[in-house]
Amino acid sequence: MHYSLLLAAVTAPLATALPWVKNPPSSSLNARQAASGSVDELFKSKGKTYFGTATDEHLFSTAQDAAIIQADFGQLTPENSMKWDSLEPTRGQFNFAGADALMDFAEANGKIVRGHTLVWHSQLPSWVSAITDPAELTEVIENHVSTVVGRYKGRIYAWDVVNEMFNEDGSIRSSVFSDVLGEDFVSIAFNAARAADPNAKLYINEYNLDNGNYAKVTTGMVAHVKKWLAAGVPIDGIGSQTHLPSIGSVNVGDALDALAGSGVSEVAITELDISDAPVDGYVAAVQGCLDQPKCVGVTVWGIRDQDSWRTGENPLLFDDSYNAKPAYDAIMAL
Ligand code: 9MR
Repeated sequence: MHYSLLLAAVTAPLATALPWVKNPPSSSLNARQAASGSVDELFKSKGKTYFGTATDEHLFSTAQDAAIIQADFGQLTPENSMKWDSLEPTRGQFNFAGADALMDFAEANGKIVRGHTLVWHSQLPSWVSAITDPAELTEVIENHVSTVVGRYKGRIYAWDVVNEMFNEDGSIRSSVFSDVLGEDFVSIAFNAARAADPNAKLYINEYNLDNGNYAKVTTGMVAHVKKWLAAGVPIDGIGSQTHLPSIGSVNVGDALDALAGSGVSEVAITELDISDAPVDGYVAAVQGCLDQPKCVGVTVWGIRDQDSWRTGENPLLFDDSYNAKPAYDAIMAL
């Protein structure tokens, strides 16, 4: 037998018995585990609730992907399977296959879930965008929210109820929701979610909340959430997506402090990725959450660079071969 064939024949069974037989990524994964536990365990040991990642069935059905989720992360966000166009592409006809698969995988592996996302102008079916009557749109929002939240009642840690509703200057983005209902769509959605699952944490989620003095943070998110909380809208948390450029004048810690100051009971980093995955950028973002008592967790927006929405930017913690990158090790060292 040729040497390489012989090697191939013996490597697989030996890999489990002999630790020096290299078999990435599982051996590197085991080494990480043996050395220091998972990033999720370490984060919890600092008083936080979870360190998670985004996924969906086409990703976690890959053995290597599933192994990393199982070993390293404590929380899952469905990257796309719980969006309106996935769940209710036709009015009143719901398709829960992908969302159910995510929930089943999470529960089988002991991971908590952030539901994402109920009311968002993007990935919205055209039948919703076409509605012009306020009473009809109210009924449609209430039915969507109560059906989806109700289906997973008691099984979801937090819901991103409203996503990306502000402009960069802090004003409210034009969308079918704000154009037809004004700000009222926010209370309509949050009240429907609270009624459907009283124990789920209800979040408003947004991008570019990365500086404490940025208008989208101050006159946008913080000022509006303060007002809505005073009016009794059941908002529990603010999610800061934290999609960051590689080099930039961001201060995630200051931003989280400002968001926490709105009066919500918790904040979270919900979709972290950074172009080129710089060590200092990841460390600053995770340290920002560690330093803010109301910050419950960090979710990175995927496992492996090649599966990221930011094609070619290599923004995640694992390379295309599922090897942990320096930013992962730096977070562990925190
Ligand atoms: O990562 C998601 C990608 O697979 C989808 O094609 C895209 C569609 O809009 O949405 C991406 O996730 C977004 C998230 O749901 C909301 N914040 C911005 C994220 C990146 O675009």
